[in-house]
Amino acid sequence: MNSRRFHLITGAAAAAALAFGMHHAHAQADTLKIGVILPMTGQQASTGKQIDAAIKLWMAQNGNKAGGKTVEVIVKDDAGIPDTTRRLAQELVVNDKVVALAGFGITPSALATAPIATQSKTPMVVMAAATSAITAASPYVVRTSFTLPQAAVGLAEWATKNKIGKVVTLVADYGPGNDAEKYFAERMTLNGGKVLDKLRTPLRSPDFAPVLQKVRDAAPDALFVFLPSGQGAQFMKQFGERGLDKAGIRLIATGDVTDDDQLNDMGDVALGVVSSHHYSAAHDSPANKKFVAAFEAANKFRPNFMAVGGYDGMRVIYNALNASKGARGEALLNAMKGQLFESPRGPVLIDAQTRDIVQDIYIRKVEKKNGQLWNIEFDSIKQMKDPGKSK
Ligand code: VNL
Repeated sequence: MNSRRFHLITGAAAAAALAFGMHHAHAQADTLKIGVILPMTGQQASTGKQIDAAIKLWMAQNGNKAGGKTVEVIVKDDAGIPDTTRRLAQELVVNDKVVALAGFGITPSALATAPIATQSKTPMVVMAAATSAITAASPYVVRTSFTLPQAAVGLAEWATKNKIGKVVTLVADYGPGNDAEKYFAERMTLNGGKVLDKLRTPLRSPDFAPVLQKVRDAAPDALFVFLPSGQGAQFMKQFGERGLDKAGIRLIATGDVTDDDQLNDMGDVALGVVSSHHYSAAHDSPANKKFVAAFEAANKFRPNFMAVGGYDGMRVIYNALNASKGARGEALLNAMKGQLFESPRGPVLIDAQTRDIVQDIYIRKVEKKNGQLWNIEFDSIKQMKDPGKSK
């Protein structure tokens, strides 16, 4: 009697446990997790804020289903510290079993994560970091931002055509700065120009006063600048305070400096600055107007190029999940390659060979319209591949 009852109970418990276990496994298989690592705090926090807002906008517009399953985005803050990025990536892969890693505000964070993507065969979508070599660090890297060689070469061409012969370069002293300096200086020299000096400031807490004094003394036709998103306003203020604009030294820069996130705070010193980049919030297309209006309605701030990298990164992941019917690993990666779509920035292609982005690069000038500052595009180089890949 007792033993029979015991059997009945264990039998029911076992059935319940099995049902629960199956249900649990089923729920997991039906959820596709995307692990996003961003600098939400620290010196690159504006990049995290922009990309996080863009990801939320993508989800609000496109829902949380892709590849026939439910998509869940997990956002982690690495504060722009590469050791933290690596640890978070490891946890997202091992504990959360994410189908893709994404984000990566700065190059050192992307490079720290690349070996984890390779070992775990997890596609890694770089939405911000822009050193050319990142795509070579793992066959699982796909990029939706840009590269500094892409931005720098077009500006050197513009400078030569506009009678800028003598230049000084100023870059942040790490991966993307190396790329910007090298590709800008090489093209200027090739075009018969002269690079008088190559100056650098540290990635963390830069002080622009000493380098700006050197620029003044060198008296070039123009100063070329690359600084990561978030440093432009402080730089521009010091450029004005030291009177370099009034000394007749033109400022030319990659669009990271005339960043839409800060442009309106820069004041009149920014007016007339010519830059080159893949995205301006003023880009004149129906797709961009729709994007900017929806983004501003949701956030009360203007999207910058980081937001577009994040938005398109989500699109690449969703497209790939849909095309592969919710695959993981190499099948998901392969579905990311060769994607062609219209971004708010214009038409783009994810090059199947390099996994890097092919896009139009625009030459722009800061102008005031209706009381606000904008990067107004006036020329472009169509469908530019990363020049850094040809070496
Ligand atoms: C990087 C390149 C970061 C361009 C940026 O802003 C940027 C990078 C944070 O590769 O670290 O504007």
